[in-house]
Amino acid sequence: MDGRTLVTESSRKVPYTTDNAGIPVESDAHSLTVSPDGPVLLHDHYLIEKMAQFNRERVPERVVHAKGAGAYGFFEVTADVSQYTKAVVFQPGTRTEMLARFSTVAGEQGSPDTWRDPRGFALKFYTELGNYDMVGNNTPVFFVRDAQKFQDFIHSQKRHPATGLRDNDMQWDFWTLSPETAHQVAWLMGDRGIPKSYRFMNGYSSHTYLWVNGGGERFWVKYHFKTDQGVDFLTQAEADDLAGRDGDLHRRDLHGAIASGDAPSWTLKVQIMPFDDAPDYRFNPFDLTKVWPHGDYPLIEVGRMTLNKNPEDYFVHIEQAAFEPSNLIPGIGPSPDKMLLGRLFSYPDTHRYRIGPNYAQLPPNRPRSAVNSYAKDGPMRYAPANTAMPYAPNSYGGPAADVSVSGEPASWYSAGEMVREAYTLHAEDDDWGQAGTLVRTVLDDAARERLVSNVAGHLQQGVSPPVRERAFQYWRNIDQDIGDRIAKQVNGG
Ligand code: HDE
Repeated sequence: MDGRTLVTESSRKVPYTTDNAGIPVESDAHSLTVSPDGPVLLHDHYLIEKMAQFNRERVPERVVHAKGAGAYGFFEVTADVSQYTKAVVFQPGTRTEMLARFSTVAGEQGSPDTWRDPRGFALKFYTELGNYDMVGNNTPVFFVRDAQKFQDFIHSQKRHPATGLRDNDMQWDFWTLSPETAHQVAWLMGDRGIPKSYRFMNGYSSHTYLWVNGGGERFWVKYHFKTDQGVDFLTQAEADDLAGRDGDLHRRDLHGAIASGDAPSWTLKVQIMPFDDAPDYRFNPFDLTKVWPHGDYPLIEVGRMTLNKNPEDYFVHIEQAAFEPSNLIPGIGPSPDKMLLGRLFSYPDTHRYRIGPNYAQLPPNRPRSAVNSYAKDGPMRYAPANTAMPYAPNSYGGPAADVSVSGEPASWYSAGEMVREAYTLHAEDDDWGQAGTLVRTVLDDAARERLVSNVAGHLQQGVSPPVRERAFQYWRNIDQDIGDRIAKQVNGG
């Protein structure tokens, strides 16, 4: 025996158990007592360690997107978009290791994967110049367009403060008082609201981002990750049934597909808007409730992401994964999208709260490139700061900021008085138009029928009459016929 392993009765060699300090333990079955029937002894440190560790196994779940699934993979560039960006991840012929996590939004960790909800589509690219995170959803728009309203919106989607129950009346009360939600709600209540599984949905940046090429030219960009598996969905009835039979259906599906070698993939395409088009474009190009019609800015292929490796430990790699829109590498920057700018603060803040200030050193978050930051100390820190001295500037070997590597800030000119106002309206900006276009031109008759049935069914579950009446008008504002059909179905007409 090598001293590390014990021969068991099944003569199958297994390592011997230790405590957290690596000390071999006598038993995983019996506490230390005085005689077999006597009192348990306080110096049974192993028993105490197991009970104390058990009590400290949970970190706070994500306040949104708590339930999800994730996997590792890689992104390979299949085209040449270097005229638009110098970002290393998108250079021709480049292959970059990555991590993806998909999720629902409002449900807690134990909630069913098949609830109607947008799906998170969070990506982390381990590039040679640090981690680039693209944290999107499976819909190209979002409910609101100002970070000020996000927290309230989420409160309306979660549990009622008095009953502790999900509450359709709260949801429709918020939505019908916030008309900017119409476009996303039309997506949500349609087929995209319950994907067949994470493999059968697209992913979108939703936001507009800024790309900068090697010559310093700037472009606005929207990302579309088109599933190579094809978009597919569950009807409300199928989803309700599956929620009861297998709440982890989508997590199981992703893990099983990868384990069986059926690696899912997505093709990244982008819409590119010349920097100077933005001020006069017919829609506010930074308004998160709006899309850019593809006829205006067609899709351009960039590459393909493939997920081919399941995490070896779900908690270590997926529960502790920390995605942040502020992880922007040279050649990629934010846009004036008020929601995106709010998110740049919120995600690192939530990680520091949820998994500690040194979360970037955890396995899924650790860059594959050099980390030369002046951060030091703090709980659970184990990699020393890679600096000659703990302060900048220092004359003992740096590191020192180098704009020839980072590039100038990827940003835009801004000036004016400080105000608290809505975006300036562009020629065709309104809250109903793009939702109506979606319903009338993107959906076919069968999809419209399912939309009417989904909305009517939702309104019939606990939505108060005054809110229901506002909802009928909300849908009539989107499309008169759809609104009338919903009202008729709810009122039993
Ligand atoms: Fe999030 N969002 N979000 N969100 N979001 C979080 O960060 C937030 C928004 C999205 O798999 C949180 O790590 C604000 C839009 C995904 O780990 C939190 C605003 C989009 C995930 C947070 C938004 C997203 C999150 C909670 C409005 C699509 C899961 C846990 C300004 C474009 C990432 C966490 C993962 C998670 C804040 C709106 C996508 C609270 C303040 C829009 C995919 O920080």
